[in-house]
Amino acid sequence: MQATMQVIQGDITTVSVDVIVNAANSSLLGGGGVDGAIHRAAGPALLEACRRVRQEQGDCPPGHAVITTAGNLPAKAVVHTVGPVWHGGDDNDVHLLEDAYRNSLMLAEANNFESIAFPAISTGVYGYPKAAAAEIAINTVVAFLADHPQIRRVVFVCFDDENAALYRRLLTQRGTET
Ligand code: AR6
Repeated sequence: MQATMQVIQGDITTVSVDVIVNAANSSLLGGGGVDGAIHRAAGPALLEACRRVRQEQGDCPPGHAVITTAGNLPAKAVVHTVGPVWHGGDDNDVHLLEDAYRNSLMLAEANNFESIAFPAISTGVYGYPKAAAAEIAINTVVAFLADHPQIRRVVFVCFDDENAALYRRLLTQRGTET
């Protein structure tokens, strides 16, 4: 059976899935936006886990991802990925955003998880245009799911009305359940 893709409008910290994805920065030490919300909800154990990863691996470059425990969150793990800062939409912006989604999915799969929730990576402080980012997010996830049946459920968590409408429209166009 096909994996399900779903849009939820709201706060990713409340979503019950195996893995939630954080739109982090390269320091992995927290920030504003969804990163701040995730760290607040998870509690200090998450920052401690991020510090340990950073000690071992150093900065997390754009497009890369790391996985930690989830502290007080309902999820079992957090994948921290770093999206690109929008630089006008050159190929590098596109590839780094695709990599952020793909590497997050690969980490979830490598850790034997089946469900994952994404925020709209890079569409806040990092300035990526929402429509372009939503297309990249969905196309990258769809391509991944085709070859990786272990991932059974992907939730796109949209905080704002504009992203929710964009994602709903794109998934409806595909004829995919929303
Ligand atoms: N749940 C789901 N989505 C959220 C939430 C939430 N609780 N809060 C905000 N969003 P941003 P970026 C949406 O700025 O653009 C941080 O400081 C938000 O509406 O959080 O990748 C990091 O430390 C937007 O659509 O992440 C980095 O320095 C989306 O999440 C930098 O921001 C992403 O917005 C990363 O920038």
